[in-house]
Amino acid sequence: MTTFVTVLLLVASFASVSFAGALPMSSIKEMNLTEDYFHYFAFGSNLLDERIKVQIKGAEFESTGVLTGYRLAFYDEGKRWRGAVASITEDPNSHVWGCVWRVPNSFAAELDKQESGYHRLNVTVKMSSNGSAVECRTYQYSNPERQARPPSPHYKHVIVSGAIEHELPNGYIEMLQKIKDNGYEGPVELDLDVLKELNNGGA
Ligand SMILES: *[C@@H]1O[C@H](CO)[C@@H](O)[C@H](O)[C@H]1NC(C)=O
Ligand SMILES: *[C@@H]1O[C@H](CO)[C@@H](O)[C@H](O)[C@H]1NC(C)=O
Ligand SMILES: *[C@H]1O[C@H](CO)[C@@H](O)[C@H](O)[C@H]1NC(C)=O
Repeated sequence: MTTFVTVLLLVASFASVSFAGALPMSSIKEMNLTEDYFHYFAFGSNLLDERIKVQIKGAEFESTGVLTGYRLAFYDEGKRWRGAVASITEDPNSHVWGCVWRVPNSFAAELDKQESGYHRLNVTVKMSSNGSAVECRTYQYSNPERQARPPSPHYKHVIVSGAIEHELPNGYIEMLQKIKDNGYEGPVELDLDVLKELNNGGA
């Protein structure tokens, strides 16, 4: 009798283990090969893998790309970075390099939240991977009274690190490195690995 119960328990626990083991497999399969996504063109801190994945964990890098007819600009003063925030401004003689990320629609609201103060913009980006033009969502800073200002060293460092990580063209990286920062020396609220030195430097 005791043996019979033990065997039953063993069978039951084996069955439940394998059942539990099978569950993640099947949801991984269903997961979300069918899920809709959009292409997101990042030109600021979201150039950096470590930074975009703080909030947009589902983002997958697709390619670098170039947006013509705009230039990179920095405006006003944001709390998160303790300096000006990056935007793109219409300029027929310029272009902006960036990363095209594939973002599941389930992260769209989170990205809007991260980009608060910005509005969505549809742009056509020429992908470096194969030269084709891809429709992307990007974000442009909204304040109509915006004033050009320098970014913090921290924000600039994240942008430059992302540009290097994804191998944007050397000339563009050099342009980013030459941007004048605002000299801020304290910490910023995002504690990224690439910021360890700068954040501790202020402590
Ligand atoms: C961007 O394109 C999408 C899909 O084509 C469209 O639904 C959306 O309204 C457009 N957004 C803007 C801000 O133009
Ligand atoms: C070019 O590459 C992009 C990104 O990798 C991809 O989405 C697109 O389908 C490709 N286009 C062609 C024509 O291969
Ligand atoms: C996958 O995405 C689809 C469409 O967005 C959604 O309906 C479905 O619930 C998602 N499945 C999982 C396992 O998250």
